[in-house]
Amino acid sequence: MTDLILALDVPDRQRALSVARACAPHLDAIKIGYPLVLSAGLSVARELDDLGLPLIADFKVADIPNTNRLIAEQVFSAGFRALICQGFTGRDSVEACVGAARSAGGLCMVVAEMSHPGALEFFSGGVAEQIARMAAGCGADGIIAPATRPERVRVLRKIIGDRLIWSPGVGAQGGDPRAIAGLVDAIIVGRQIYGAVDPAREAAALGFLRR
Ligand code: OMP
Repeated sequence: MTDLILALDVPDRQRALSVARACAPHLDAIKIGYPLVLSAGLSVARELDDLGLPLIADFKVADIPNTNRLIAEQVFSAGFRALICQGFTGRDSVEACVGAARSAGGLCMVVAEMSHPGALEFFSGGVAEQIARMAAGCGADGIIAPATRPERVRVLRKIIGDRLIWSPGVGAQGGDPRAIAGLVDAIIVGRQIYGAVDPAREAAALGFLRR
């Protein structure tokens, strides 16, 4: 069974809340980040909380350890269940996020390899493998790995074992949910759902993953 995470990158509070409400019965979690938070404020997390779904903060935190810790503490005190941080910043910065997640009883997920084409300029030549190994060594709960490259997800799975893999890149970025679902714990889907004429129907159509 693969969870379905909605990437709610809708920079309009009312529209975001209405998409989230309509899709909620078909989702396992909702991920929000800069597009919605910069337009609606962090308080939108409390409004989404009413849906009873875990909320994931995607700020791809990528700073020095002290700043990472301060950001992560704000995220968890705002009610989020999980935080996504970048791994390329190095072990100490990732450990700061993992530590804040542990203190709050939340999850810390580390980006190992990104899903877009340009990611391969730097997340290549063994870098993603190194990040995945470091994330597991730091006690992170799992990694973000690309649905656009199932063969890479297979490689990274061998490194992180039964820690979580959440995978974006399905639909709008070209990834096939059927090709990736069996390899990961959750797929992250944005535009394919919130950009549809009927977002709830689109989310329901991905329900085959969750059975
Ligand atoms: P769609 O391409 O619209 O489905 O959205 C994908 C979501 O996943 C967006 O919120 C991206 O910011 C996010 N994402 C990626 O697309 N690729 C990555 O490598 C990592 C993420 C992420 O960390 O969530």
